[in-house]
Amino acid sequence: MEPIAVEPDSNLSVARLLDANLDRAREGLRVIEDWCRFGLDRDDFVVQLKDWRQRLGQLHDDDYRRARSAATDTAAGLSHPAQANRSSAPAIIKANASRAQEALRVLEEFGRNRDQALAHAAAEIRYRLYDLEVRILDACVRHHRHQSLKNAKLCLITDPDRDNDLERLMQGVEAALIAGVTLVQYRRKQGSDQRRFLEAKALKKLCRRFEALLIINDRIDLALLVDADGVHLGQEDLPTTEARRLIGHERLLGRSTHTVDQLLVAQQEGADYLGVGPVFATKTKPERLPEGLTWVNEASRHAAVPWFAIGGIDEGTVTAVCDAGAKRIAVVSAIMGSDDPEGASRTLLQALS
Ligand code: TZP
Ligand code: MG
Repeated sequence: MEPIAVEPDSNLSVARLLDANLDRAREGLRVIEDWCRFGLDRDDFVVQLKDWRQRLGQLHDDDYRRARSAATDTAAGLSHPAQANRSSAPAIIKANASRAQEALRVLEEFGRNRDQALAHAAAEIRYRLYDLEVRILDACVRHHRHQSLKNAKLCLITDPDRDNDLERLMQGVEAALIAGVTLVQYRRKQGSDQRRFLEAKALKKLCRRFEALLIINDRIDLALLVDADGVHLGQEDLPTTEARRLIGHERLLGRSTHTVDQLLVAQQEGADYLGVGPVFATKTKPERLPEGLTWVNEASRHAAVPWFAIGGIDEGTVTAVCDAGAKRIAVVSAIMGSDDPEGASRTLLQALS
């Protein structure tokens, strides 16, 4: 089919339209780029986005700028109610990726008959932006998990071995979440996988409601199945490199450590956080001798990633643990064994603040 001849009048309209969409595409890219730079600290994304912006800038012909006339653009300044609801970084990234993708599509369609270099560049950038957007959103999830981990002072570890009733388990965890706990680890040493799956799924739903992180003890398969935020491994569990290959870099990996050497190795291998204990003797782990407050103090001098003192810590001992250098603790009995898990959580959080 013959291309329809472009009227002189519509020449100007097309130039204005190209001008507006070149601006729109670059603005969208710039918003994304700045979050990659200041929020995510990802130079690799920044370099790519900047390159696309500059390519579009070079293709921004002066003829298009001269055709600009915002004063007669009836849609200028119109906003959509959805804009007011965008508060999270991922929501802003998604909205601006769409904005840039739409603008690039317009440049491709209308540039085809007038400016092939522009149409070609727009098509290429649009396709590559679809891929990059997914990678940036993954990085946002990772960033959010690391930020939440850093901010978490108290980790609640479940104890379904002692408490075999799903309803009681959920009530205990919910009470802690209401009190302000933001990190939960699901741990079950006995029982069936069917039961583990059911409990982990229910906990994931509960934690999501409170925007709290859920970590799964021992079981990478379960963590992936329920889309948990990470896994916690002991010294005898899978090595970090292999575990990382399975869970990826977006999810958190924690490692229990009992000596300075173990702590340094775990850190060097890329553990995102550490367990430091058992500080005191505990019925939850009767087979392990306590390492004492000396170990807490040593850990405070060597740890470069977030770490949680663990083992026999309760309302009565938390201050001594903090005095030894801990900023974060993990507990089972002090919350799950309490008649008032909400009150116990509040008291511990208060002591840690
Ligand atoms: N790892 C080291 S001590 C411990 C674990 C899982 C148990 C902590 O439980 P509690 O009841 O808080 O002492
Ligand atoms: Mg283990």
